[in-house]
Amino acid sequence: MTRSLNAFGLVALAILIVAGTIFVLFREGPPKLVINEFMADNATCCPDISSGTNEFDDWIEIHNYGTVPVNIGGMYFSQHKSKPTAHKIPDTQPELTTIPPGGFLLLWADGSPEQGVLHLKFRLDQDGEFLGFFDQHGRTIDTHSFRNLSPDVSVGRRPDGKNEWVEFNSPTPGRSNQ
Ligand SMILES: [Ca+2]
Ligand SMILES: [Ca+2]
Repeated sequence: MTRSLNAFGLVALAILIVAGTIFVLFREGPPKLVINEFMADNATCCPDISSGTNEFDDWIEIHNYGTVPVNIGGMYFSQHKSKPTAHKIPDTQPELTTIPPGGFLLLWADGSPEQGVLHLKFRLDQDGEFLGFFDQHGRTIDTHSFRNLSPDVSVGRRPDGKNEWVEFNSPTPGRSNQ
């Protein structure tokens, strides 16, 4: 009798944990972030001066269109829909990876993670590819597939956060799209 009660208790506990997790995920919803602009062929546009070498690296701009700060540390980028957790953004420096409400964060897709937490392990393909941004649970935040891009031309949303994508000859890395 006691043994079956214990087994019943464990099953009930497991159900409670699963239901609680689903509830928390559902209640939170995905963060209010978008891929707002990016450049896949940075020839002379905008140097990555943070490394001290003025490297002309690919970059991705994330925009927080919500009303609360969001830390993207622990979230993921991927170039493959089937592997959402391919590239994790380090969660070790929230002061660098937190985006204020209405704010922008510039990430360098330079394949040089040793240059800091805002430097991703991969580069973008100027011939076009899939780019996905996923939260800590692997849920889709935003995705965009792009085609061949000219040097120093960025692609982004206009206005910020909206679904209209345009090419920009005057890119605005880390700032509102103009
Ligand atoms: Ca760099
Ligand atoms: Ca911008």
